[in-house]
Amino acid sequence: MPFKSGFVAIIGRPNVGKSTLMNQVIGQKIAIMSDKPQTTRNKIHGVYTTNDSQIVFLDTPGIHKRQSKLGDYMNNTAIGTLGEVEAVLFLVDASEGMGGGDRFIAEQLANVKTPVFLVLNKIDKIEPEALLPLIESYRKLVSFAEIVPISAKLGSNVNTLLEQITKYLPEGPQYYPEDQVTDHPEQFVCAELIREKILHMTREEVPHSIAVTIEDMRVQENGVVNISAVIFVERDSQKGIIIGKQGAMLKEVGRRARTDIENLLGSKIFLELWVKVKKDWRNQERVLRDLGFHKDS
Ligand SMILES: Nc1nc2c(ncn2[C@@H]2O[C@H](COP(=O)(O)OP(=O)(O)OP(=O)(O)O)[C@@H](O)[C@H]2O)c(=O)[nH]1
Ligand SMILES: [Mg+2]
Repeated sequence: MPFKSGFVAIIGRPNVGKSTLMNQVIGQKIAIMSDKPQTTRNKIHGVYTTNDSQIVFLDTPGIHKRQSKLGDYMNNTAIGTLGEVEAVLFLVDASEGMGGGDRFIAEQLANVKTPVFLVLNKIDKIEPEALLPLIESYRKLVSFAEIVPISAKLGSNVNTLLEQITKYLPEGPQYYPEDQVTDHPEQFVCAELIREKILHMTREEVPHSIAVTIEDMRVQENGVVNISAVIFVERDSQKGIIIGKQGAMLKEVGRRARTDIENLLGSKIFLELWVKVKKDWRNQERVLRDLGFHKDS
């Protein structure tokens, strides 16, 4: 049997479980997840390889109403992937009805030539009877190549989804070595893991105002990896929140991030965290570029 391969985009509104699905498929955490919408900001590839096929998943930022330059960047990143792939997985949260955001995306997909899958996620939260009317409402808007209910969190029916995707892959090369699970450098994933801990530990006023960059990452002679990271916020008050009383918050962020990063790198790390204020960074194109948001990445 010839080797089959191709790229598959996962799109949907914020918080439907796109990153959870990708991590579940590749069995490793490369994309960060949280219960806050707009967690993913950049496109990130997750590579799933078997003996006779390779699927490269593109996790994308949730598509949402524009609020800032960063928001525009995130929407363009998600919608821009549609023409580059063999199939599109339109992920929806089956535990919620079709909302305005879902309808907006469905309308964008109506004229897309690429096969579109309707993937109904979070079925662990619903009664099976609830699925049919939901599927009907989506089918009125888009003609789907396949319809697959799953639970990304529990992994239910994810194998069926993978089998269905494989049917749509053309003959093709193995793009990535079988032991490579993402296209992003370790530095990017480390910065994302730090950002995830902050998302989990802070309330609404902080999450969208932060960016994390790795300033330095080097292996010492004793094998310990020294990492120095900067957390950018927009206002002094947010700096105070992230540092916490006597540095308690920052210390806990560091402790939690260290565990995940040590798992990722497979070695002990020493993590140094700094917090800096960069006013209104989300609306400044140049600052966005400095922080690693590129139109073409
Ligand atoms: N019960 C249940 N929860 C899920 C499932 N999949 C994802 N979640 C939860 O939904 C929340 C959002 O998951 P993410 O994977 O971060 O969602 P996303 O679509 O990547 O979100 P953005 O990056 O913000 O667009 C997290 O709290 C997940 O644990 C599922 O199958 N069942
Ligand atoms: Mg995500």
